[in-house]
Amino acid sequence: MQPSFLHRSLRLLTLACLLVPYTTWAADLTITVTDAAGTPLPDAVVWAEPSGKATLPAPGTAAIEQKNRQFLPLVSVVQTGTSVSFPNRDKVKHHVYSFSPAKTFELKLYSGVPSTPVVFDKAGTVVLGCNIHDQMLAFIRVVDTPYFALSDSTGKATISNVPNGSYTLAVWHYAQSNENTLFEKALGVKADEQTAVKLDINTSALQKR
Ligand SMILES: [Cu+2]
Repeated sequence: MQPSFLHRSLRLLTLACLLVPYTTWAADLTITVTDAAGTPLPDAVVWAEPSGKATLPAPGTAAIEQKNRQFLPLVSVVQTGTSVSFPNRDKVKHHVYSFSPAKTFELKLYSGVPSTPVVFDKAGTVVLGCNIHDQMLAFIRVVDTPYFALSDSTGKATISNVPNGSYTLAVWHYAQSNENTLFEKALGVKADEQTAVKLDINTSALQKR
């Protein structure tokens, strides 16, 4: 390599490093979810769906365990196309199923980890149950975006590194009176943003764990 070429390359690299910190390409969206009375709501699913066609990263994998005759976690959010495994950590067998239109399936009475994960290929709400243990209940919200988060015990959810652009921000909670009612709002992402959302929640439908 010619020394002058190396020198020029180093100069360009230095210039690029100087410019990058002054340009924001992505932002963090913080959404605080409460009920109508202002009580923080954990386990709310929030997501930002790109308007129009966007090149999205390929969906990954997720797992929902069965432990002490409960599903863990209670609420999951996955990108459409995600493969989800259902490892059974209990000594008793489970029979996991869903009748939801977004994914109707069953994993007949099994122990350990089923060899084939379930692919969630359609956006929507999937309610999980177990044929043996009626109290077992869990929810999967399947969304057409990799930009999603779940609210914590303070009702706060942060979607990190959302590329600049136009989105629809949506919020869903399993204890909504109508499972299809979503909060939706158009959002132009340019910089970090904070949004507060109040949901019409039936607090008696909140799962105690
Ligand atoms: Cu079970």
